Amino acid sequence: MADVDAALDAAGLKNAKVREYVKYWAEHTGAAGVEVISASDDARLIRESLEAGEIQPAGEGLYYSRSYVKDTARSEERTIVATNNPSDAGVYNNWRPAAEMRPLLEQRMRGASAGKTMYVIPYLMAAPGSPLEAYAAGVELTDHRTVVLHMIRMARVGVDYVDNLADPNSFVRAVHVTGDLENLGQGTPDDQRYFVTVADERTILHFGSSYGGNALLGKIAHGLRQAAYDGWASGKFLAEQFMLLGITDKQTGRKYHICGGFPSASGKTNLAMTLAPDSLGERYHVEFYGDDIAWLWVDPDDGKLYGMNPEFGVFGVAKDTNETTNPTALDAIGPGTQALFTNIAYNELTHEVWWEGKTPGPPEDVTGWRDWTGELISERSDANLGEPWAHPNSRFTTTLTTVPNIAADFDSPKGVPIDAIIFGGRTRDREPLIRAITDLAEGVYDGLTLGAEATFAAEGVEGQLRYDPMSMRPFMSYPEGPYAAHWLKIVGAASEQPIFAHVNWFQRHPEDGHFLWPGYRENLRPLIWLMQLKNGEVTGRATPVGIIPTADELHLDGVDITPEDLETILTIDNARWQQEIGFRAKHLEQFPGLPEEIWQAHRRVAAALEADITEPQEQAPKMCHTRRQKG
Ligand code: GTP
Ligand code: SPV
Ligand code: MN
Repeated sequence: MADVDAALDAAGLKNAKVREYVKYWAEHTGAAGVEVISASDDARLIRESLEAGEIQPAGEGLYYSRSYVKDTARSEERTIVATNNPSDAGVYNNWRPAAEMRPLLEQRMRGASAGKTMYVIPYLMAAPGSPLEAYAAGVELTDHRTVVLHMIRMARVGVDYVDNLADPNSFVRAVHVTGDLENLGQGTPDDQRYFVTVADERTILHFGSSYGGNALLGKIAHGLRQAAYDGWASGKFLAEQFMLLGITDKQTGRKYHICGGFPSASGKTNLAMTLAPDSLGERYHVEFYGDDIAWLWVDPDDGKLYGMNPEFGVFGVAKDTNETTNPTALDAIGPGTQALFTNIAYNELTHEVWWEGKTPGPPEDVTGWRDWTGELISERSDANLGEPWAHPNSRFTTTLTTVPNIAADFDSPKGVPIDAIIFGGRTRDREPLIRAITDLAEGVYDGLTLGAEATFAAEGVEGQLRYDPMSMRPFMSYPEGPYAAHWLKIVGAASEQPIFAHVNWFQRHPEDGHFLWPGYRENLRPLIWLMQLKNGEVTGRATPVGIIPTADELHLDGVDITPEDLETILTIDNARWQQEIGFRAKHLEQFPGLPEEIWQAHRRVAAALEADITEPQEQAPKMCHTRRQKG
């Protein structure tokens, strides 16, 4: 049995509640020893992990790891929000009684860390001194050293963050036990994994994975699920899967902050890290604040809506990251950054790394190259030759401070004032490049009806989206009706209202499927237009679903797009929209207690579409027809 007291004393960890918690779980999981972690332990832990073969060198100050082959992404089916109150059950939060889940997890975790070290990771999901600090402290316990390396990059880690709490009991208890990955029946009816947030007990119990959000518990389990519940229970804030960026207009000296949600793998990191396109670089400077989580609150002193990124790092999708799409990300994972790659391709002789889209094709000389599963490329069977070298959800982990255009005030305790909230998803038709919404209830309605294409052709109806309210579907912790009401209450309290917008970088040509909009750095243009609209510098064109820019207003010099494609992405397809309104009604009807303001917004948009006779209709029937044939 581990000498827990000695380890805690050696680390100077005094918080009696934390000590009690560590002792309980060290004994329960049967860990062989306990080690308390601070960020300053990183270099030593890296050395130990290299020696143990858990990670490999990937260039100067860069590292590579592989996860178990059946453990490569979040599992939504195995993720549960538990509380003691059945009325906390929503449509998406997969609610179960706390009294049922706690014993189940305790049973799974009993003795499951035998022979392993239990790492104690005190962390803070906020900048120190934040007005939301009371909700930000946590202590993750994990039996996996690579998880510790990730947590040091993704969160502020150190004993001081939990030793001086105003209420010593106010930290989130976040227990991660890896389990025997080779015998957990991942994805089978006998799946043993459980990822549970006991939200009203501020306890996270994750068993059966060492990957990403399943294991780095400060990130989405605390930063989104637990924080969203705390924000609602306290009535004080929102916690959303949002990116956050700043745009400075060097001509006027004004700075704008935009945050917003796109479903997982739909472009938050890429947008947050974007640079101004070359032709706009003289005038605009873009700064990075955060790429995956924002907490939003209103400061009662000045009445402004503030947003802050509670994370300290980026867990970014590797695929298609290159000099053209995301040069700042390449810098952030360059030599000396201490970045850690997971599940990309690795050359064991040269220590190079590669992923799909890093260069137009894979390295020609395959000597030494292994794919993400560890198989030598040179030994691939003919059947496997076309398989990707990197897993589609392979990622890089790096601290915020490695991002070259990190905002100077990224760790401002208060966060930054929010000018706009945007929503977007992968939508192959109907959604224009951008449509601005100036009314709060219509903005919240738009977020609640955010959807993206279903991943599998068999899922859902052709033309119908997989709805992902505010991009929070996998992270919802309380019911959708109260969630909408909480949104109206928090944002509604701001004396200066943000403008809302829906964006879509992913509209495709109905026949050949190419993306109509070049995306990436060009995405800044519609955002600049949005700020100009808010300032009254442009007027756009009113449509039943919001204001859309005219081609002139977008400043399209240097953008690679045909006039036909441009027209399509700046046009509202009324027929498709009316079909969508029907789907939306069914989607919203699932949510009891949805505020009447949201239904009113829905009816206003529906009526405006019906009344609309200004739109040219030639294109619409053709596009609908093509899609139906495909389905
Ligand atoms: P999570 O970390 O899972 O929450 O994802 P995310 O929303 O941060 O998505 P990310 O920025 O990592 O992008 C996911 C994928 O979409 C990457 O492969 C990007 O290259 C691609 N992508 C991002 N922006 C654009 C765009 O403007 N156009 C196109 N065509 N693809 C894009
Ligand atoms: C997502 O899936 O939206 C992520 C990655 O940001 S994870 O942290 O694994 O959830
Ligand atoms: Mn995410």
